[in-house]
Amino acid sequence: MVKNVDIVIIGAGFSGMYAVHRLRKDYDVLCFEAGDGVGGTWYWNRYPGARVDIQSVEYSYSFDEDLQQEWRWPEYFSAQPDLERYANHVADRFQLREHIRLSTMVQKMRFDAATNRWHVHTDKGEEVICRYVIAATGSLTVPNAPNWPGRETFTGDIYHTTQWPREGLDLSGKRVGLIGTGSTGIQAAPLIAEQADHLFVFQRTPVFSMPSGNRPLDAEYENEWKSDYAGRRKEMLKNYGASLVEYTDISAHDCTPEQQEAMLEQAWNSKKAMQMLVVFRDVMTDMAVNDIVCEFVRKKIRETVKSPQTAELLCPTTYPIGGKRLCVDNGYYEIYNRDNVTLVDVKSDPIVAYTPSGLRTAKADYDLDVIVTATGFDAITGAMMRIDIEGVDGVKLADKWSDGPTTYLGSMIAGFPNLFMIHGPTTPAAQAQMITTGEWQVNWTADVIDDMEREGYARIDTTPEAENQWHDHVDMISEGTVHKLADSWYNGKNIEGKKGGFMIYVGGFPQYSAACTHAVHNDYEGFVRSRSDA
Ligand code: NA7
Repeated sequence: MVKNVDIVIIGAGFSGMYAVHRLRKDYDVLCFEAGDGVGGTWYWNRYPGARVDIQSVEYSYSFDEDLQQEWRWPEYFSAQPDLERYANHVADRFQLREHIRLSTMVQKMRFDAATNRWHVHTDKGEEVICRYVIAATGSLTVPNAPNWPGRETFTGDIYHTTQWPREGLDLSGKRVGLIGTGSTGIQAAPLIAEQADHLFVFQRTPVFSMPSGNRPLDAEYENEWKSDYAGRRKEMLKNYGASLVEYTDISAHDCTPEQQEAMLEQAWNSKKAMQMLVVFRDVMTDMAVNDIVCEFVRKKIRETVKSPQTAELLCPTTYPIGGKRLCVDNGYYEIYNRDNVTLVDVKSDPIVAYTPSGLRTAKADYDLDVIVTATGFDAITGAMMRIDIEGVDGVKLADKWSDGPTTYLGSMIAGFPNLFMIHGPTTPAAQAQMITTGEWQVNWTADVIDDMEREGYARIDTTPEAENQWHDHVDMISEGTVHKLADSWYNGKNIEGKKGGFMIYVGGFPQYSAACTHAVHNDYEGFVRSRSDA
């Protein structure tokens, strides 16, 4: 059966849900969601310890004053169950569910240039014809699973952290192998260590992590925050990461070693996740300053972990702090003082195979009952690339992006008209607070669609020239920053053979949003709008 709507939204995570809310007043919208519940990232990632690393009074919707005043977060950094509860509350409160089709994946989309319509096909066999598609498919959606041989021979259970069983897992009495020490692995490890008989942490690259200082949300703090919520939200959008960390104008070069130490200690104890990266104004741009911060964190690791050998293995030395996403933990380094936790260095002794009883590295066998892969995601492009998308002249997105994603403003792809992405490649994505910036991008997209309708246009596209200029700009601003100096999901180097270059906009959210606004105000610079396919 073929259905006609104005707009198809892909994904009912926080951005997709807001897109439904914002657009359904004026348009017939239909949202497809692969999961059987709303919340996106916070629906899927239900592994033990899953928690946001931005304070929840910020990491939440701003679009409705009553919602932000009335909602109460139990903790400063919310745990997954509270974030999922919030997503469900919003879906109910704003009657979004009638527009959301759960447990339905978009498999294929084809643009019909004669009619300026997208034909969207789902895994339920239905076809929907629409004028616009908004892909709110998430940056961290498609799990990266290691492909060592022998997986099917392992007699225990294997779980990727993003596919954790809804009913939970009882790991008591089990020998657990946890592979990966990114934000996810270091959140899960302390909780698994408490339950398991023994936890083996397989680490390839150590991370920099700072203590979250998570705590129950203090009522006085909450009330104070809520007394000027709208003002604070405005202020957030003016900051690099759309978050109210405390920026300084001070260079580390202008401080004595004692002053540096005092400022670093204050940042470490600030209970503000990203404070270490802005403790001096030049942490992210001056390698000598960056190394001062790295050495401070390494000192903290050495002070915490009793075994000097283990402490050294946990100290990152091969990339600058901030090059990869800074991790925030709740007692991660401390677990290595437990008798039931072993750190295995798989950089020097790589994992080579699953065996019937566990994992084999080049030099040893590890007997395990459960293997947890916290091995990250085919990030940023993965969720778009798994949909068979065909644009003008039969061009497939997979071919167009075979050497890496090309976009204009991270929002549109030349040759794929009327298709918008939220948090697409070359947006700030996880460099900025994603609920707030997702709302902003949805509003920008909705305004573009409103303009199209009001001005009588049928098609909006961008051009390869606009894409090239945008990518030159994105590359230019990433030069000289620490991000270029680490292999991570920001540049696709976490996935073997993935091409793409640098996929995140690191100029800060204010500069990114200004570029989007400027393009629209400058007579849709970089876009081509037409009234028909002629
Ligand atoms: P990340 O940050 O991509 O971390 C994945 C981890 O898994 C990282 O330690 C990887 O080591 C490790 N990994 C991946 N493949 C392998 C193989 N084959 N062998 C050993 N170790 C491996 O993903 P997360 O889920 O932790 O975090 C993603 C984002 O979520 C995070 O940035 C926050 O924004 C929230 P590597 O570093 O590649 O050597």
